[in-house]
Amino acid sequence: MEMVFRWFGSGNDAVQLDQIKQIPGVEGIVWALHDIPVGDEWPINRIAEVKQQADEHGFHIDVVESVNIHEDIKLGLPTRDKYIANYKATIKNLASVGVKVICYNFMPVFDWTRTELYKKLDDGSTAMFYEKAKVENMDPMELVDEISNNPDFTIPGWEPERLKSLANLFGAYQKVSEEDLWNNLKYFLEEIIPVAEANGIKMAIHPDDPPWKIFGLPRIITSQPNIRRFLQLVDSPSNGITLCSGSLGTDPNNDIPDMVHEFIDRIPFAHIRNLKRYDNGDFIETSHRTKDGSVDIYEILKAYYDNGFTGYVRPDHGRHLWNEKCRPGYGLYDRAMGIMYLWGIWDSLERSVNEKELAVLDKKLDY
Ligand SMILES: [Mn+2]
Repeated sequence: MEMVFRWFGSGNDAVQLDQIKQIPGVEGIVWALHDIPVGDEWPINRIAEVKQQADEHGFHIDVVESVNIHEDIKLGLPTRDKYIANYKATIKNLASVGVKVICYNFMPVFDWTRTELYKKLDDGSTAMFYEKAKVENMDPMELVDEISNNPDFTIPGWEPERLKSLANLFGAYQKVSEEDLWNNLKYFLEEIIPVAEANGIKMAIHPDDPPWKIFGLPRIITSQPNIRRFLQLVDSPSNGITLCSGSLGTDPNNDIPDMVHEFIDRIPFAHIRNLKRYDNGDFIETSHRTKDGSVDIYEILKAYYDNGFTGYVRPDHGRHLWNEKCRPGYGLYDRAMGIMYLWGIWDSLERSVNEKELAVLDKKLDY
């Protein structure tokens, strides 16, 4: 596995590249041009700027997260074609500087959803929290106010300008069923996957977070059968997934190690993190350690290891520790510790397998 770390860009992240540099084993940054309006082509000069910054720190820029999808594409409106044309141009521009993987999602209106960004844990740290009953009984506008008015940074997926026409968007989605959303996704993939293939790019859809319907909006990238269906929409190595243990892990029915085994050839990018599920459907993001949450991080890494995984991995959201001021979920400390936990498991797997092989060889030599 190749370790990478999400960075929101110069002047847009509390974490600096020279800090990331000091985390063991990180080879690249996961980045995006967060200020480009959704649907516009990413200008090549702006892309080159990030590459330059990464180069100066010896990081690669192989993984982009996210190039977001314009709502007109998800809604299947006639205007989608112009946004798809821009998307294709962005794929080509990114390929021209060596990008290999583009993460995106196909969630209507909202990106990831939480009800509290800084919920206090017993140890005094804070983490992002999802209260199921609150979402079920809440006007989505309230949630938008709470999340998009974060004083420090705009939150990706919750940019105020993207959400200002929210009422219209909700109206538009009333006519879109899950099957319509599948069709609109297929239309998009049939257009862009050939361009990705021709440019050496793997597209990697991120599962819906959380993986169930919220506010009456359709959601489809939620489960093993649905991911299987997704991969068959366009059967190409360039049509892959970002397997996020955190998003999928909020649903106890999702067997993530089994998904790793089944989808391994179509996982160019993995998000690995833990969370604690409660019986009432609430969940909170925890440290990466298996014991601290409901997701078996060891078994997930073992599944990747057993399948000879060589793709990109990043620690996903972490807690906010030691009074750090950071983007919700994207502090330096807990993600850095998460990486060391992932490496610890990985190195042990590697060592124990090698030692088993050596023992077998020794036995053979004895004869
Ligand atoms: Mn994720």
